[in-house]
Amino acid sequence: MNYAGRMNSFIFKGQNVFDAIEAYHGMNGITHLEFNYPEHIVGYDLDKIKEKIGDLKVNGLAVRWRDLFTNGNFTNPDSQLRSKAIQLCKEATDVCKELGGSVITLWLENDGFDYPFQMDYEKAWMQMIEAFQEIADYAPDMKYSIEYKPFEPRNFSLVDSVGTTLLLIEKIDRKNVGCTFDFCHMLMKHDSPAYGLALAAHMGKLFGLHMNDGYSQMDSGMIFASVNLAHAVEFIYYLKKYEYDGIVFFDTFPIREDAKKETQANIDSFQKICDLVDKIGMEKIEQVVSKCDGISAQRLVLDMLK
Ligand SMILES: [Mn+2]
Repeated sequence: MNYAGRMNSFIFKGQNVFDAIEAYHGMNGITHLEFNYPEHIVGYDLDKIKEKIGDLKVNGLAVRWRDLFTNGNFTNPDSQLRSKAIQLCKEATDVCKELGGSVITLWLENDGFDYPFQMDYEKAWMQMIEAFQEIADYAPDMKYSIEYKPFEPRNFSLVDSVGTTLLLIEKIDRKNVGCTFDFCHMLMKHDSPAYGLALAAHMGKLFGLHMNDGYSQMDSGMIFASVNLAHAVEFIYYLKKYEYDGIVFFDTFPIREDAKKETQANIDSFQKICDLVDKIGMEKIEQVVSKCDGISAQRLVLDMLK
């Protein structure tokens, strides 16, 4: 598997982008880097960033709209801000290409609503579709990946589940638009992580992963498989079944933990479960799944722990 970690795990502890890249060089298993745009790029010398990246590869960039766009990104009621939000994605695309990356991840942070009667839903839905079509057509050779989150910072997000994400992707109708699933966001929505994965992968639309774990009430950003071990094992089984060959990005928040050790713990955890699945064998798991039986399913999990 190809692994990447979160820059802000280091930056939020007072280090800069260069320090974070340096830290990732020293980790066992990290193959790729991911940057937020503009925050990790603008204000830095791009050539110096490239030099620091060295023999690591860049998977892609994630657009962050932040303060100016609290009323919406692609659905901002101010048409100038809406255009600016789309423009930011195009700029990110250009930088991403220059860094050798291939995926722009779009978490639609501000596209949502808080009050009943605050939003014309059909208008907003159409604005989302049109914005994605414009961006996808800007660079057909770039992948654009939608990361849903059910709520926060808005009380309701427009793209809030596996279902709305896949419907939106169908409506956008562009080859280069797919999705990134964030494990915690799936748990927050009470979406089954593996079920969502299977549907998206079956459609050829699984472009990225944000692996982490949590208790579902908030975006906990905990170490992968630290809370929901069985969900994690099932998730990896389906990744293997659909031969996922993208990047495994760990979107975790080591606020109290050492960032380097925490990232390594994520990689080790993911790799260990991959090994467990291999050991028990895909065929054996498939046989159990085909029984549609809860007791056999739980026996399988226990057998893996032997
Ligand atoms: Mn995420």
